[in-house]
Amino acid sequence: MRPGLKPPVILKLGGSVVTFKDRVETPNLQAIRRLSLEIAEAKPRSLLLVHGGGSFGHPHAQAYGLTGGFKGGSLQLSGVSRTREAMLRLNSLIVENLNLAGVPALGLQTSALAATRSGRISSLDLKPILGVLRLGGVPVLFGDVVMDFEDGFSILSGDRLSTELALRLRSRLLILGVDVDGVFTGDPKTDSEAKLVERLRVRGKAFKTFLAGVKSSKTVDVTGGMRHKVLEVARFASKGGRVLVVNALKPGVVAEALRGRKVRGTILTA
Ligand code: IP8
Repeated sequence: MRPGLKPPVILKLGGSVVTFKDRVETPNLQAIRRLSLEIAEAKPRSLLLVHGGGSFGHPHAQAYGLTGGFKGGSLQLSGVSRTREAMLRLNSLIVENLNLAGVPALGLQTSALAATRSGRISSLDLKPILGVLRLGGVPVLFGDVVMDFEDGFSILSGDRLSTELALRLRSRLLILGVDVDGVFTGDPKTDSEAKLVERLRVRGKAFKTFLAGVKSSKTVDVTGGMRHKVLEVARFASKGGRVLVVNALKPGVVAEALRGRKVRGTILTA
């Protein structure tokens, strides 16, 4: 981070929020528009947005067998292209709606800034991101298929990207907007006994025991659902960051979280 630049709040909007996951390439326009207005109204001083793939990224990535990287042949490569094209369509739609709501959003293509080695981010060009932030703009990145120095390419999830950005930009707060009220002891969509965990400390044995019980979503999600999410963001929380997992499908919740007010959800800390 350059001196004088306020570290941004990172807001990750899940694919299950910005799209309907059970219908290929179907955006949840109502949610995108409402969230754009909420962000405009909350006016955070410095904000960076990341969104997931939902029904734009995951069905293509699955159809072309993109998990595990390049196995040879041009078919997979056209799958990489199709997946990225779909992600760019979703990104444009979100950026357009943010701007219509009055948020100075600028889309940045993740795969042009990041590369991985065995799935882990090994290079990330912060300069274009910092450039946008310095102008008071809101960079909007997304989970993407990126080049991988070991596996040819890899799917970089929005959660992994948000965590890395939060660490490198020295953010204090990472908000994960998902389609449930936070992290639960079971799957709240199928288990009526599942309880919301309001506070999760990511250091120590209790966290590992807890993680073993966290279920992943049943919809198509090549990057792993809630368990993956919690594991990823724990890297940021363990280094002193604050992670808030909230329901972005409930009107007003993201706006309140951005204003720093207490909302229903899960707080992850060290
Ligand atoms: O939805 C993955 O991002 P996520 C994006 O944040 C692709 O896991 C390309 C499948």
